[in-house]
Parts: sequence; structure tokens; C-alpha cells
Amino acid sequence: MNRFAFLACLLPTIALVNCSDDETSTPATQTDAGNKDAAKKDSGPVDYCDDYVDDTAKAAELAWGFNIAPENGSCIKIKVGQTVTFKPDSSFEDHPLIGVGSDSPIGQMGTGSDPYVVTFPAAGFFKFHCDIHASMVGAVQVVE
Ligand SMILES: [Cu+2]
Repeated sequence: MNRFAFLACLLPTIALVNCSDDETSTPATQTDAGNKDAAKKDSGPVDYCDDYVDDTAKAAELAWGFNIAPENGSCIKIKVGQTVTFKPDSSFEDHPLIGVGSDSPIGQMGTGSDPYVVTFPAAGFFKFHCDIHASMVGAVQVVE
């Protein structure tokens, strides 16, 4: 990186300048929210959840359809022993629900159109996603 490029990177008014020497680096506008592979990584702290909707005081419900996304409140917080009800807009055939990780109480839901109620008996972070649509992701943070 030459001196001019270095100085340019210091100026906040042109912060959009790519300061990396790596021409293949990922653009800053790309997020992991639509990356199904990212959603499948693990059930630990969730990269695509910036905020968790606090549902610790009420029964949590999620409308399970195309609009499910972190920016629409698909990252929620509940307490140990609470339930989350996934209410399909159409059916689980249209949007197969996958809970990430062998320790996830969400499991898999690939049939039917009735609400699917999941109880969370232990604390942790539990990601979920649609098996068809990469943009449909969310997570449940379970606290003591
Ligand atoms: Cu879907």
C-alpha cells in the first residue's frame, strides 16, 4: 500500500475507499444474513443478530414466512423453559424449518401448516433457517 492510499484510508470523508490490499475482499455492504452457510456454522453467538427482541415476559411467536429476517425481529430472547411458536404463513413444505446444531430443541419441521411449538429447556443460542430460502434466518437466545 503506498503512502497516498494509506492517507486516504485515514480520511473519514472517504471511508468507503477499500483500504485492503486484497482485491478479492468482500464488499462492506454484504452481510451474512442471507448466507445459509453462515447460518449453519454452529449454535453459538450469532453473527447475523445485532439485536434480540426481548420476549422473556410473554409467549414468543414468530410468523414463519418470507419476512422472517433479523431486521424484522427474527432474533429473539426468552428464558429457560419458555416456548417459541413458529406460525407458518403457508406451510412447512413451502418453508422447511431447520434448527442448527444437534443440541437444538428446534429440530426440523418439514410438513404441515399448524403452528409448531418448541420448548427451550436449556440456555444457549439456537439458530434456525429455512432449508429453501437463504434469507430466512433467525435465532433464539435462551437465558437463565
Ligand atoms: Cu423459505
